[in-house]
Amino acid sequence: MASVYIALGSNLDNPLAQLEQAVKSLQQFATDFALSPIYGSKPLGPQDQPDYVNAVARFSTPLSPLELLDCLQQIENSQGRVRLRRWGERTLDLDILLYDDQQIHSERLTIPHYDMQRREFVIVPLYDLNPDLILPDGTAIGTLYRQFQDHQMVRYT
Ligand code: ROI
Repeated sequence: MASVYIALGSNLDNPLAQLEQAVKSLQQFATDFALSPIYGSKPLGPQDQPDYVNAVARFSTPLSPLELLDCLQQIENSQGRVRLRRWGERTLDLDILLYDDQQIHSERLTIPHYDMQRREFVIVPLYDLNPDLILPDGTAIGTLYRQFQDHQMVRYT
């Protein structure tokens, strides 16, 4: 079993309901499932798009990284994923942040997620879930969290 962290994001078609539905789907192939608080965040990227709803899930899974990616893409598609432009609005984004301590650089997958350390809507909920987490490159989540302590996100749950 691998321990994985997944980022959830949505800013179209009732984002809160999108996240809740995605959680139900993820739980189909997960054990020890935990969800961070759900946050509302300003868009990273073009500002002429709705605010996002973001959270991070942690669970154990028997799936390989590519099998997990396939499952996540299936969930995105089953919820009618629309992505209108690069860095633009989308109905549902499910990104693999961490897969055990593995570092993967392949055509389909980059793990850890290439930009996670700079995103408050990833780092803050990750810290909520596991304040003792150490990333594969040795960075402590607490060090990253301190940079975002004054974040302006809204907490929904
Ligand atoms: N901005 C926020 N706040 N949350 C996201 O989940 C998100 N996802 C994206 C981009 C377009 C980079 N901006 C985001 O893919």
